[in-house]
Amino acid sequence: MDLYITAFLKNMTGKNFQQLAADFVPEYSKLISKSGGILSPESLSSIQAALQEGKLKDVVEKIQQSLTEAENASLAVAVIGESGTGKSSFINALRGLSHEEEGSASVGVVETTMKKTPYQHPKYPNVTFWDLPGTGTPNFHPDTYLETVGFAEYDFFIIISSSRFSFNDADLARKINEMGKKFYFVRTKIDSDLYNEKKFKPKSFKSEKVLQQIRDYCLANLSNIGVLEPDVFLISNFDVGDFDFPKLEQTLLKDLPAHKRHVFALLLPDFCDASIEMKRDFLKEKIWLNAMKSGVLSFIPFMPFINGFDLPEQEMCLKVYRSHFGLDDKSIEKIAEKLGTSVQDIKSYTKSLDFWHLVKDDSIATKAMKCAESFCAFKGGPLSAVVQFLKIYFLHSKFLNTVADDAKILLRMMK
Ligand SMILES: Nc1nc2c(ncn2[C@@H]2O[C@H](COP(=O)(O)OP(=O)(O)OP(=O)(O)O)[C@@H](O)[C@H]2O)c(=O)[nH]1
Ligand SMILES: [Mg+2]
Repeated sequence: MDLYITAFLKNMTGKNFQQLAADFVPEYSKLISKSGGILSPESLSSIQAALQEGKLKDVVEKIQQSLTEAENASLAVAVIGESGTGKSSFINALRGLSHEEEGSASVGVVETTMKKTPYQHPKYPNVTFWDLPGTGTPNFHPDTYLETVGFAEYDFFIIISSSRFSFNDADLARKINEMGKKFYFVRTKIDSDLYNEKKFKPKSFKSEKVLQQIRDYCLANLSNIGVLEPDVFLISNFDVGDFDFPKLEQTLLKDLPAHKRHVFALLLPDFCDASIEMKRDFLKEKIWLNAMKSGVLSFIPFMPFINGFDLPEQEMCLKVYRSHFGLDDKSIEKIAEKLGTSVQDIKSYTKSLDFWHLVKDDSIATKAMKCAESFCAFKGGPLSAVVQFLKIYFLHSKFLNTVADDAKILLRMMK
């Protein structure tokens, strides 16, 4: 990546726009997560075209527009299913809340979801999960269900079952499809199916075999009731790191429009190294796009350089990363409590809680200077602006990597 930045700066200095345009898409593709990135194919082509024509203001504007869209994106997820299937538990699992935590959806052994209820994500208020009553519930007749719940409001639907999917579920899926929306079938309580099988057939029990049986049964059931090319995700709401939960998250991410991916990736709970890495990829992409934007900006004559190296701003950036990875002050206190240790003790295992230590790191300024000097042999020109944005680029990358590494350390300690 640093090599690309150096090449980028050299090409900017030499006004080598053909090369800049040619490098942009392959470099971007290398950088983004497996589930896709923030830029839509249209944004990618328009940035590439602007680079090719040397229209630097357009490049800056288009990158900024994509970043703003990703930042402000809202998401409404509808969760439907019959009573007791685990809708509220699923919503809590995705919001990273335990059943007893403040703001969690009520979960119970008796019927609880009687009306459409919104649950905002505690950290990402633009994301709302809608807990919807099952299609068979009084006041929600199958024929008028989607109109009653206001189908147009939702980005996608999750249809939940804990046994077999009903005809009502399939009918609903067909209607959702006709309305141009996406749906996903989720089968919950896999943990208790495995537990029961093991208890009653201890000799012949094989978890893969039981999972395959459940999967085949759900798929056969769905195709019998008329769902074409059904796909089903087997999950346990009690263990979001296991079974098909990670695959479900990746599929949802991949299917979302580019600008909505960012916020969804950030809200996913950090239950394993892979989910931490995915989050790191999304945030790395943002650092990169901001660096590209500032880099291009510093080559436009008479343009004010917007991002100065402002310490409170840098401190805020570290705080935001810590919050994305569940390492904000409040979460650290909870982690310390869970581990039966003190916050001070947690600080000794981690590096991201000490802003001053990270920001004092001389190697960042040296790296920025070296990178800028490697292409900017002449005096004057955009050198100071370039050093400035490189410093921010290296510092934010360092913040991100330190926070993500700490998240992994704490995850391991809590397992
Ligand atoms: N073992 C197991 N139990 C689960 C799972 N998901 C939910 N449950 C339990 O199933 C019961 C019903 O869960 P809820 O989340 O309240 O289900 P719901 O679909 O919201 O139910 P209603 O609001 O009544 O429609 C609760 O006792 C949950 O603890 C799961 O994945 N595994
Ligand atoms: Mg409920």
